[in-house]
Amino acid sequence: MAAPATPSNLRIDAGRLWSSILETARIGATAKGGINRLTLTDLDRQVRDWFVAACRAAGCTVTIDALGNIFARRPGRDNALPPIAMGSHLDTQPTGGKFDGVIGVLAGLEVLRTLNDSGIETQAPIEVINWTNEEGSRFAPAMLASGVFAGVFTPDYAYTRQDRDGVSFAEALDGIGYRGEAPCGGRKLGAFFELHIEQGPILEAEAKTIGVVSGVQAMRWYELTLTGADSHAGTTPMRLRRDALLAAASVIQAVNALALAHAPDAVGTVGLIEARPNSRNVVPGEVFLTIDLRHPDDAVVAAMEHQLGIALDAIAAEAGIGASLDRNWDSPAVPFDPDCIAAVERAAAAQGLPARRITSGAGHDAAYIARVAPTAMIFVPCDGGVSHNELENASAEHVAAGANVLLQAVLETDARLYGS
Ligand code: HGY
Ligand code: MN
Ligand code: MN
Repeated sequence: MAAPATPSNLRIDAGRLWSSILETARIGATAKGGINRLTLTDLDRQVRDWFVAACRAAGCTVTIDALGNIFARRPGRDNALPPIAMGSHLDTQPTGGKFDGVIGVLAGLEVLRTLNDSGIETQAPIEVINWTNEEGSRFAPAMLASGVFAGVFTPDYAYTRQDRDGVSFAEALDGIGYRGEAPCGGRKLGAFFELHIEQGPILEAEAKTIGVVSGVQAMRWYELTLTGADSHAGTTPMRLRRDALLAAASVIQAVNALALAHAPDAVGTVGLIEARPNSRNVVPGEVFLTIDLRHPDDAVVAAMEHQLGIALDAIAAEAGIGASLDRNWDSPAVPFDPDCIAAVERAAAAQGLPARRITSGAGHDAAYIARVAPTAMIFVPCDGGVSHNELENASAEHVAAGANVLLQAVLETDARLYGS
């Protein structure tokens, strides 16, 4: 006769969690085994509908706020207490994987299902959250709706963000019917925990199962428009050209050099580029491109930004073109809550899981929620550290281990904050 499940030896149902991951991965599945489920598309609506139905089937009340954030709530003994929350995001990159964001939401659902199965009553309500537009791929910046919840952005700022086709966030949100009545933010969370794949190579290289995330690095995004002159590819002498795409090539090299100059921790990326008129026999007169700079230290990112400006001025002068740079996102480095970090660390140790402290190179909703609630994250490895790639892969064993650490960190925090 197995010992009755008490909170410390309670474990999630690994098979049920893995089935949920594979079931939802069919929504937006790509031929290469990934997911293309951009935020506020009909595919996002379908996975949202799946999540809402599953949470209701688990006995939760579901609230949707004015930014489309979904809050599934399992009642506790005292429902006036600020909830202990878990969550992440169900939107993906265009060539996303099955695990980025998804495991944080579905492991939260699995924790609720496990608490139901074991009949455990927590002191505070427990919530699982799906944050809208974490990726920032369709609507920049990233972590937009968790940012509104944390008071970083206004709802109107979010509503007016446009995708590259000129569709606004508000139009897309209304288009899938997920603009809720509840205000976004302005309510307390007792704590927030986010389970996520590391999306980098460290845990796998060190054979660690759990990353105890101490914080998130600084990140800045920019939009750059280079303006030269359209001209005929056959008749315009090289010396008379004002080729915006040639200048863009220099910008891409400069961003790379900037990151290498601040090695080993800096990263710099040009991820999106549009040449206009994008015709094979026209010298491009205009280029739009994006720049992503990151480093664990705010001061270094600021220095990189300054050096970027100097490089752009030199490139524009040399090429005889205009350059207009707009910083459209500035997310400072974020330290997580020591007590929540310790809860994650204790949960990993109690389950005998090899773990290490780690800083997140990727942005996460937890980075903004840390401004309004005690917050920490749990990482698990992914194969080769590969993410934002259809080949992204994690093992059922590691995902289950992360979900068990999430379960125990939530139970311990409920007991620590509210007694139970
Ligand atoms: O950009 C990021 O780090 C996250 O994936 N949104
Ligand atoms: Mn993510
Ligand atoms: Mn991502």
